[in-house]
Parts: sequence; C-alpha cells; structure tokens
Amino acid sequence: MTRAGWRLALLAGVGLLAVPVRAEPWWLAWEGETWPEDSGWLRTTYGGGDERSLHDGVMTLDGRASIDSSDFYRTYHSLSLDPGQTFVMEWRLRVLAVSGFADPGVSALSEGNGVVFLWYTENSIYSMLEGEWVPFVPGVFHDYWLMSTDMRNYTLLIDSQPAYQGQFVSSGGPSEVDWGDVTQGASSLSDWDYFRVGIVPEAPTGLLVGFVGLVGTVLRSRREGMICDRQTRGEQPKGRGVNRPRVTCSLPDQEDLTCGLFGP
Ligand SMILES: [Ca+2]
Repeated sequence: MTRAGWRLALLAGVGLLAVPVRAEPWWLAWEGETWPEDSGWLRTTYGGGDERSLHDGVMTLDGRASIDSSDFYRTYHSLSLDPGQTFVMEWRLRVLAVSGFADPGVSALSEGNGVVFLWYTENSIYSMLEGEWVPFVPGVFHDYWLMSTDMRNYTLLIDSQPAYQGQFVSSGGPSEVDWGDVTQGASSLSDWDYFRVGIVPEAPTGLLVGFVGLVGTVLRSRREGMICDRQTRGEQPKGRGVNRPRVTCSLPDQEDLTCGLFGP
C-alpha cells in the first residue's frame, strides 16, 4: 500500500473509532413463575446456596442454615446510557429475617461510571458505599424502583413514594446487576416477587415530575431524623468489620416515633 493509502486507511480507522457505540435498549424480567436461571439470569451460590422454594409467583430464599451461604442472580448486560435513555431497576421484596449486618441485597455496576450496593436489614436499606440508610416498614412486601438517566445519580422510590436520591460510587469491573442472598457472613430469609432491569429509550417523565424536589425535601428531613436517632440511641452494627453506627429510624405512623422523619 502506498503512503497515501496507509494514511487514508488510518484516517478511516480513526473515524470508525470515533463513532460512538449506541447503547441498545434492553429489558430482563423475572416474574417469579420459574427459577431466575430459567429467565436468563446467572445463578451463583457459595456455601451450598440457600434453600429455595417457589410458590404463588414468589421465590423464597432461606439462607438461615449458614451465614456462609449466598445465592444470588446476575446479568452482565451493558449499563451505559445514551442521551435520553434511562436505567430502570424494579423489584418486589419482603425481608423476613436477617442475622448479621445486612443481607439480602441488590447491586448495579455500570462500567466506567460507578456502582450502587443496596443491602437490607429487617427494616432498612443500607447503601453500603454511600453510608446512607433508607428505612421501610418491616415484615411486608415493598415495591422498589430505582432509576438513573446518567449512571452517576439515581432515584429510589419505595411503594411509589420518593425514598432516596443517591449517587453511583466509582468502581472498576464490568457492568452487572446482582440480586438475592448476596452476603457471606450474614444470613437471611427473603421473599422475592419479581425483579426487572433494563435500559429504556426514554425517561419515564410521568413518574418523575416533581420527584426530584420531593426526594430532596424528604431526604433533608430523613437525615435530620437519622442524626437525632444516632445521637439518642447510639446503636452499633452487629456485622464484622463495619464501624458505622447502626441507625434505626421510625416511621410517622408508629408510636415509637423519635425523630420526626418526615416532619420538621
Ligand atoms: Ca447469606
């Protein structure tokens, strides 16, 4: 090839590299009718895995036999977004028992952006890398809905109510989503009704109108409540190697309300 030919080929190659790879929308849903691995999820177990059962569209993960067991479900789809696209992750879960610091959990890692780890206690979500607690009414099913339009910030709703606005934390590794009994060193009993995740072409604007401001308001109140709670209760975590204070928050309709989570 002539010198001019090489130059043209090189420019063509650079041109190809410069063309952005568009993120294709995708959606992976598990609805509780069959095992997740029959719906395209990769099952990973340690310590023999949990006792599992399927009944009435709900999968029970019972890992109480050993704190060394884990049993979780993963997908390696790309979590990169093009402008206008939205990452959505939604699940319905009832946490019945937790022994140890936190278990089960949900996580999403977007390669080149960051990761969010949401670990459960019996009455709160702990966003591990952010060090933030998000309380919920214990012992019953809740619908969780997490969305992001940039894979740097995310919004979490619980039962369609603004619950938390957080950030993905910088991390290496390939894009992946995990859910289930994710912790060795803690055991849990949990019921999972569904888990759905994917990239949708447009922001679900109808759901987002007013949410950001409302989330900010709730969070300010919630953080004030947590500070109060932390000062008055001073409980310590049960887990290993975790030095953050365990914060127990009360909901407004409970008699033991100590800090006015949603009020001034
Ligand atoms: Ca476990």
